Amino acid sequence: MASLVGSRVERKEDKKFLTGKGRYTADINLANQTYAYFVRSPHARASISKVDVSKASNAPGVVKILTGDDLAEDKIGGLIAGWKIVSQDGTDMKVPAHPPLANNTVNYVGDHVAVVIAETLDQAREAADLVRVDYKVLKAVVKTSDALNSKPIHEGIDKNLCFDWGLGDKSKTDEAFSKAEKIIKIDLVNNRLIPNAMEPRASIGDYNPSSENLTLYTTNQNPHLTRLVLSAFCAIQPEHKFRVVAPDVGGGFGSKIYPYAEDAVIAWTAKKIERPVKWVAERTESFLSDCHGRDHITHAELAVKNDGKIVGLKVETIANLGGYASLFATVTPTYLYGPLVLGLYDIPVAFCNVKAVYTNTTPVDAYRGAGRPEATYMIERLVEKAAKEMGIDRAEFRSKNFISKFPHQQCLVHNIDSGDYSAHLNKALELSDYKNFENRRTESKSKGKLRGIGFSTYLEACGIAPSAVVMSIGAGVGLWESAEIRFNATGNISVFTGTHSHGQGHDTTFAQIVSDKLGVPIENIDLVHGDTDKGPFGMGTYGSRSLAVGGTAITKACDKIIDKGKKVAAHMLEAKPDEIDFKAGEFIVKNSNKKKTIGEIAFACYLPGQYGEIKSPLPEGVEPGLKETAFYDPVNFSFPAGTHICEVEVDQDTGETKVVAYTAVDDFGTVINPMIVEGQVHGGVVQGIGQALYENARYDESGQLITASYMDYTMPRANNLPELRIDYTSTPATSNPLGVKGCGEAGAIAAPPAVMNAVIDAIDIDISMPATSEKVCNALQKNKKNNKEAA
Ligand code: MCN
Repeated sequence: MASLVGSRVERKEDKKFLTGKGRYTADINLANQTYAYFVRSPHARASISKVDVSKASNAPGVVKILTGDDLAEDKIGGLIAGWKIVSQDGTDMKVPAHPPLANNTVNYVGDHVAVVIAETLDQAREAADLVRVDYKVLKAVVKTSDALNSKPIHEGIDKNLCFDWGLGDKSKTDEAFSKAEKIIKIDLVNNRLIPNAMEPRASIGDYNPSSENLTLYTTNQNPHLTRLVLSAFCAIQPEHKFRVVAPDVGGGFGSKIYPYAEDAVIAWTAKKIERPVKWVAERTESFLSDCHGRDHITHAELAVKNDGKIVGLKVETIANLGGYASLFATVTPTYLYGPLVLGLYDIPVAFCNVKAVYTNTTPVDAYRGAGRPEATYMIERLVEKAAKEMGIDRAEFRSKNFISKFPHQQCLVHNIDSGDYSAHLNKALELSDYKNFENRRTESKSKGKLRGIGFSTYLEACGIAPSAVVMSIGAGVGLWESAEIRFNATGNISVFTGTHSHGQGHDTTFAQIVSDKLGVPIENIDLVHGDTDKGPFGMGTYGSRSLAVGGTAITKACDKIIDKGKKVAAHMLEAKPDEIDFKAGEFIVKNSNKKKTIGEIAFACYLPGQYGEIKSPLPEGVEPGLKETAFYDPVNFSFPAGTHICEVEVDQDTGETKVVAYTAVDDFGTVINPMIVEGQVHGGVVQGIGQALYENARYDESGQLITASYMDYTMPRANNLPELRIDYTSTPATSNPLGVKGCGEAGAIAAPPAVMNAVIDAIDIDISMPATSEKVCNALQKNKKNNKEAA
């Protein structure tokens, strides 16, 4: 059987998705089901003196209306921030209470106030209109830049400051700056994004009063963690009587890693009324209440020697958390951001300070890349600016500062196991035809267009680190992963994983790994995930961890199967286990033609009757059955890296910017399925182009989200893109046995600085993301006017 790892195996899961047979939460309908509609705050900040449900309760079809008071009466706990951050002065982060239904204050437009349960969705929606809430509207804090100087929005949280965190050696960094020959400075805004997964969030609660079992179907990337939080912190239901199912999920991009207020409320409500309750978000609800991403303001400085060698880096960031601290909100701008500000450069000293603030906006949490796009945007804009100001070619400036020996201990946190940064830079230079760029610029000029080129050489840290390490720096859970390989008697396999696939193609890539390891045809291998009642506890999918961590757990479980198989085969073939080789699905006695296939071994393990002369195929002490579980705790992050080069053409009259060429050369270590990885790079790059050119969550002064529909929030479309040139280099990771590095976020991390560096190169004016036609046009007009006045 030819090896499947490294092949472009077609996606096993596509048949159901492409034929419309996927089963999403919204597709599930249960007998006697009711419908939920949430009453949400129309104000960004208000206190609530009364929620009057009397009129609404009498509306047709209403089954129940529940408010924050009911929640408090049932002692349902609030949502939590899952990662404790300690400020530079040694104090713990400040976290406000976050009840799933507002107690007496609301903190963003869309905040949950009450839930109406009715026989039909229309009845629930109409009754929700009749719920009278007495709001006292308070002055909202909206802008990230205003938060520290505004009155607290949460009692007792001075300056709206959650934490003031520092990473690195400040005094050594100051010293390096005092000796620097050149200091390059930059001020950046990392625009707020709205995730926009194709499938809006949805939840269905189903309680069985006789068994006292509660099931929650939900659009989630992490069903075990969701059950843990709703059980241990919200106290909705004990874990052993609580099943969380995340069926087919139509994209998440980080926004579905954790339970939301709606999940808690729907699970609790179903239990309370002893009938199934279904909620599916309308698209505007998604805009308002799915956690947003990014939203940083940063000032950064690079200390450089005249020869272009970087000697130090200083970063100061204000990160907006929104109205509350969501589950992964506090780790995103700290441990997922700070260590990565160094990029893939050998920078001897650095200091990064992050102040995280509350504002009356939708909570911000992990969104594709989570912290790493913000870090990469900062360092790649800064490096490009430094190269330009110092008159050094952008590629030369970068390679002069690349880390070149591995393993490499960076001055902040990471110990990078492997990489070859010149290899991907050189390949990208070649593929993008960099050397002839100036000819293309001239050609564009002749058509009245401004052409620019921009680079992004990025480093990512994904897979996430050893549990002991992350828990010592504040994580509320370990970040290991689980797997179970369950052979059936007839030789086919169910693979259970604690990760969750919602677009990434795990059904295929994980089956490729198992097929190669165990020599079983891929069509005889099925992946099971997303149901807490089926597989072992797992940590879910985010941080491009599923292959490096979950795939390794699968590999370990396969190894255990092989070990057991060797014992059984040895017994059946009258040899010793260490005389057995396992290859391509066969257990063979060394130097002989005596062998058993893995299918025969599985059959024998489940039906241990008489086998010829042997009474039982199982040696003494070996249990029947062929099923093995493994838990894998990673020893380190994996460190993908790459070079992305973007070319844009700007229309001087309209400001319209078109990406006319895009090259991505990434190092993901060993690639299991190049076709799936290509898809991941495509998706990520397009999201990155979206952030750079189109997407922007905007609030007005009172805190109304004015981009709460597709009329106002622009997503990238196929006609905005050129054919992407994608290639790889490969330095296998040494931190996992597969040699793999994550690929799921790379594009979204690398693309924004590549695009913005290209735009700025084209127009020669420093502008912020997104470089919309309006913004570019205004900048060009202003420049023209200034130039005229100066003349
Ligand atoms: N892969 C591979 N070889 C490698 C690396 C990965 O063949 N060297 C394969 C994996 O086996 C897997 C896929 O590529 O099938 C992505 O793997 P990985 O990088 O481990 O990422 P995860 O599976 O953990 O997915 C998470 C990642 C993240 S963090 C976001 S956000 C994201 C993303 O994946 N959200 C997505 N890609 C997405 N794609 C879709 N369609 N929808 C989302 O919500």
